[in-house]
Amino acid sequence: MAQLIEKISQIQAALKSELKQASTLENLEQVRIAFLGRNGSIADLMTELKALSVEEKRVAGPKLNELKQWAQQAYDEQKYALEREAARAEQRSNKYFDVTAYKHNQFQGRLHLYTQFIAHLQDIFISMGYEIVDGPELETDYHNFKALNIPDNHPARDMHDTFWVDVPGMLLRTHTSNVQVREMEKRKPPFALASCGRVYRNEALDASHAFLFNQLELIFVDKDVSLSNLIATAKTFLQALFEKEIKVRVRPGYFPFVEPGVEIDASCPFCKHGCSICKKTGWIELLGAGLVHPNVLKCSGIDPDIYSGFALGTGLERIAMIKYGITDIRFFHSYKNEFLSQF
Ligand code: FA5
Repeated sequence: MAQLIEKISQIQAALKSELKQASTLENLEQVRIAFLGRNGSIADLMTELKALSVEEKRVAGPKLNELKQWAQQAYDEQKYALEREAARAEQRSNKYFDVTAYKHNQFQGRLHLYTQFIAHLQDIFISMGYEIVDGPELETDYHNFKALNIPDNHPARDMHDTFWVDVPGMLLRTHTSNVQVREMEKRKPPFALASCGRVYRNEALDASHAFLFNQLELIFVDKDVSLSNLIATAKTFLQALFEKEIKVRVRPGYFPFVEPGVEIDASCPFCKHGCSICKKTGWIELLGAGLVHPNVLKCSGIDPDIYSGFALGTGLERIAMIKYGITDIRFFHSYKNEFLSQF
């Protein structure tokens, strides 16, 4: 036992001197391992204590505990002193550190222009009483063409450079008008529906053409729907989109699934007497539309003698380009941060 007590005071003296000499946190860690570690000298004393008699333990045990407590406290104090010194040294080395210095803007994530613009369009149509619907991008020939009055060999198929897939009769939809068919098949009029989504055409890429772009489609079917309903709807939509009074101009247009078919132009929202956006004409071509062809209603199980409707479609990027002054459709997919961060 006397031997153990002797060792306790030797270890205390040794630890005191080692702690004093430990001038870095790395040195201090070595000291901790040697004295306070699982296999350190204090742990060795604990093993020795176990070998003593109960009487001897009663004397040596409290002394060993005192040593342990003292060692832990002495180590903690030295660690705190060294850490404080390290922090001061760090501060001294940053002598040019300026707490008032300008902090660069942190890069902030945001919703993509597509997401924002589609949500904006959907808000407009919801406020006009439309329900938002969606349709498949991988589509059948029937829903993309045939049910829209575009049978095999119809010349209008040439206007849609179609991406056919390996499965016979399946394609990537060339327009969102497939949604008209799919919704008419499962609904009974009246209904007013709006849909935004991706479409695909095998076209060469340039500033105004993409092979993957988005369209917006409206379909409204009820009794006695007329062209005047269509024109009023187009005007209300365009005024909400451009946030100003807009005049519309209606010209004949051809789409096999509407009769009559029209193209709707908007008075240029950016000028009074002609600018580069409207190519000095004062008008911008925006929408394809018309009254739903009786064949299309019939094909989807709606009686054209009772019901009529209008459909309207447009390129989503094209209207976004006009609204925001975007000069090249390729920016939409460029992932260029300078472009995207403007929105
Ligand atoms: C159609 O796709 C018709 N489904 C629109 C429609 C719906 C008419 C309902 C009548 C009733 P069109 O092929 O013109 O029509 O395309 C519509 C719009 O898509 C165009 O006006 C244009 O804004 C946009 N668009 C067409 N091709 C491209 C392309 N390659 N890249 C970007 N936008 C395009």
